Amino acid sequence: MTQSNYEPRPEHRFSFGLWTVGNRGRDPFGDAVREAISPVDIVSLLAEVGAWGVNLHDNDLIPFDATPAERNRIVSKFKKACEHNGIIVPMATVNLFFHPVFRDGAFTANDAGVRALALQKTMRAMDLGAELGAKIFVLWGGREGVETDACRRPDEAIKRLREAVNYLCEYSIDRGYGYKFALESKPNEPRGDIYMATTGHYLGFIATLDQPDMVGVNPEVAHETMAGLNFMHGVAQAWEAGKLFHIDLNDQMPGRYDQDFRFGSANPKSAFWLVKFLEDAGYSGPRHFDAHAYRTENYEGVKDFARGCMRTYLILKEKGEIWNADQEIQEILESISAGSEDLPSTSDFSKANAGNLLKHHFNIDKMLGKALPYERLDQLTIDILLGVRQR
Ligand code: DIG
Ligand code: MN
Ligand code: MN
Repeated sequence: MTQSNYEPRPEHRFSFGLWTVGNRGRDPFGDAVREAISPVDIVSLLAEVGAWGVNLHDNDLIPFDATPAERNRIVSKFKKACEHNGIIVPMATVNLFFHPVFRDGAFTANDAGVRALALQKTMRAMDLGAELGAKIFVLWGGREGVETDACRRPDEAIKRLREAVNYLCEYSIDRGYGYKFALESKPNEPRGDIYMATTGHYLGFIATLDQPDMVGVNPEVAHETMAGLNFMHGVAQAWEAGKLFHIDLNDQMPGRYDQDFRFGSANPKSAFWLVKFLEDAGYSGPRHFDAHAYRTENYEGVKDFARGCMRTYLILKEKGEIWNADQEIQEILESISAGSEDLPSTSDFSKANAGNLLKHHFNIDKMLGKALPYERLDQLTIDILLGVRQR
């Protein structure tokens, strides 16, 4: 690929949330460092850097206490800005974590009134998303958790969460919105422990829902990494289960708070395996960057951040193509995948197959002698990533 091929194009389906490039750099220990930027200006910024889509929480666009008339005026202006800039809204979500009323959780809160408010707020956010054309609705339960397990039984929390998601699936059906819900996990922060800590927890939860086909996952790099997990493995399991409905791309150093770094900036090798998996698998969903620029940046730096997310993705996509086309790598893959001869079938059980397997004689010495040149295979990968091995 030439240099220009690292330029983002609509077919790459790169999207950013309003809250990402609009992040003002506030953190628990410091105030905002960047001026607020309006949603309309954010859409212009995303168009300038070459993004395809913009996502939003309800309150990224509509203030919590806006009147219906104010809401409609804001939405109309935003829709016009998206149309004018050729930016679509592939995903919507709801903020059930910022307002103090959700301090004890939203769908899992002990107060039934808060749980009902969370449902109402989510329904209205679904209405907003549908009005903007979103077909994916993300739910991130940032406040669904505890500092002390004295406050509720976790299985009670799970029951409340299931009741809420079942209700929202029915609301989408009733309104004909056609939403695919994507559940996003995180192990902790802002709660001491958050329920549904990893993508795997959600994959188990989805199977217990009334409408499991409407519900998938939205894995985030930083969140699974915070849990000390191999992110791509979780993505691959979600994909294999037909549940990879969306993905939050960013980066993260293990053992830290949620850093939401520019994609590929902390661990480019892990990012490579992820991009290679998504591209080899033919994932066609949005490549959403749920990340933000360093607190040290001004808005020119924010644009550098956004361009860097997309550029790194495209560079790693090209590295994946080089890896797949590399003769020596393909020869090694063929050699390590070659199985033993005349093995009895183990893919489908039958009395005959079981009998054959029990009788089969394995050549243990031959199996022990099989070469597994993974050091060479990984070094070839490193050579490609470091640019010393091209096509
Ligand atoms: C945090 O990673 C969460 C929130 O930003 C949002 O609810 C969701 C959308 O991708 N990710
Ligand atoms: Mn995050
Ligand atoms: Mn996220």
